[in-house]
Amino acid sequence: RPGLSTEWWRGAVIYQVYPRSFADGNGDGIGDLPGLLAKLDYIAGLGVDAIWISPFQRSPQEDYGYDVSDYRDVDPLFGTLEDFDRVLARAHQLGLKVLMDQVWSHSSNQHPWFLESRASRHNPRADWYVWADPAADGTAPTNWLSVFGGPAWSWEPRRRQYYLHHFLSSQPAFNLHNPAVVEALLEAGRFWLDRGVDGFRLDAVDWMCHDPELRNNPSVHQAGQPIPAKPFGMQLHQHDLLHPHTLEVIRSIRGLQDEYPGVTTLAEISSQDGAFDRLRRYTGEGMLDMAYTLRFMKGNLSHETVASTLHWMTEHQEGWPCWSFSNHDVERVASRWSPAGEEPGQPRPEFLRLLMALLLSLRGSICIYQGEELGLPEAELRQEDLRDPFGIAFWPDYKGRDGSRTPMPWRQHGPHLGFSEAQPWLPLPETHRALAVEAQAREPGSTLNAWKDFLRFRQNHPALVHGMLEHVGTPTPLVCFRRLLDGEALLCVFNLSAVPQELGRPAGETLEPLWSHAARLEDGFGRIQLGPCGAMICRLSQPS
Ligand code: TEU
Ligand code: CA
Repeated sequence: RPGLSTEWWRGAVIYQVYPRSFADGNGDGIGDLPGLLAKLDYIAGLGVDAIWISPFQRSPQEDYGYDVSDYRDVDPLFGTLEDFDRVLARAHQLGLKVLMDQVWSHSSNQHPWFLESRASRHNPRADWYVWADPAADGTAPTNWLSVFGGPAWSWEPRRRQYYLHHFLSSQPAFNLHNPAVVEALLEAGRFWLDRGVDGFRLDAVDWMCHDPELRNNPSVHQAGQPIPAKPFGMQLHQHDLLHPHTLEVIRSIRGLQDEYPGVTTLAEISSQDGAFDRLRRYTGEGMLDMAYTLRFMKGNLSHETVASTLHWMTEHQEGWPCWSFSNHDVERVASRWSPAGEEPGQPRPEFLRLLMALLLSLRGSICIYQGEELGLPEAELRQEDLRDPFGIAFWPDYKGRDGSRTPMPWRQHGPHLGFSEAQPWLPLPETHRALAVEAQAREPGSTLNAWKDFLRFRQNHPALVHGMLEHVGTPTPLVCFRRLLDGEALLCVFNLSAVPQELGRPAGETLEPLWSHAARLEDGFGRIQLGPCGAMICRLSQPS
């Protein structure tokens, strides 16, 4: 609730910055902290509450920062610790909280801890990563698969053992069953909390603890079916997901958080089955503040997904989820989703407005990804432009994550749309030119201005930020729910299709439209008329 300043994160809107692609300050074609510093006013001007910055710690950049080789330093590519302090101070001046990404499930294979650990079976850090002897025939200890394809084990000749990695082989998994490792990571956390950061987004929490018994994962692959391009989903991770020790590690992270009142934590949950279950177990009393799932980040928009999620929210008001439609790992929502019954294609402004209002009306905190406020479509890249090892490995069946990681278009003209003076690390697609920040800022009806307006509107209606959510079942393609706080009741209605729809007014209640888009109230007839992708938020009151 407002007033509880340590709980600022409840209902907060968090803007994700992918620093490599946000703004380049030194003209080397790669975004950096000085670039971000210069654009903080833009972010604050949107009306969001916080930023989450993807990793900028020292890293060989094999997975673009999600492979950390020094947890207490800034990678020279992004600047210096002083640059970070300047970002933090300016953000705070502007009233923005700052969340950092912390990658604690694994490190880079260049981290000194790993270099030491791999050197022999007997050294002070021998047990800091997950090592296992080969099977009798010399092959990997278990059948576990890595998220990025292939076995989750790689051979280390120095130890004549395999080490575990859930992602790239250059991202060895920590042995978090070892309390010394947990303590070392918490110490790294303290380093940043002492500098004044407001919280952490915790990467890959599902993969923190492995099964120490090294049991094989059961296969869920149907015999006779072709092997999928990304074979990771063929196994059920039943021995490591929700491992009791992962919950222990989470309690330790909570302990760290409690040393710094006002600091928050946000866990990332994988798309493996049971995500809602994990969301509930990771958050709440004695656990992390928030967690988000990939619920809305895979596949097209479906009435079923939205309705069943709203139903879930109605049943689980005790936890505090976080929702998002886009991030640096998935195809941009503007290209991935389409109005009900249509194929995804050129994003239409009315559809983008519907998505914005739907996302910002859900109960929980909200993460938006840089460029989402511009309605950017996914970039179409040529094979030779790819930088993401995940995409390079699976092309063309899966094109990887670069399409959502291209640099921000700041200006319509000038070199590289204002992102950099130099050739950027990924090309800026021509489709983003007309959507540049500068162009949209000038235009009152732009997607960017719609976001600013809605964020302001949301802030003026605490029921949208903090209220309970009650799903109101409606036939497809309509979605409807109420947000309730103290005396205020809001009815939120969305037409997920491009075909006009209507909805009867709830019996015995009067409606006062507060915000609408392609929708109007025909009060004489007691109906809400919704045009293509129409949406409306009304105050509900019982006539006295
Ligand atoms: O992502 C974790 C990740 O890849 C999973 O969410 C994955 O999609 C899921 O487990 C499939 O079921 C984080 C980062 O966001 C990503 O950029 C990194 O590459 C990854 O961790 C490794 O650090
Ligand atoms: Ca740079």
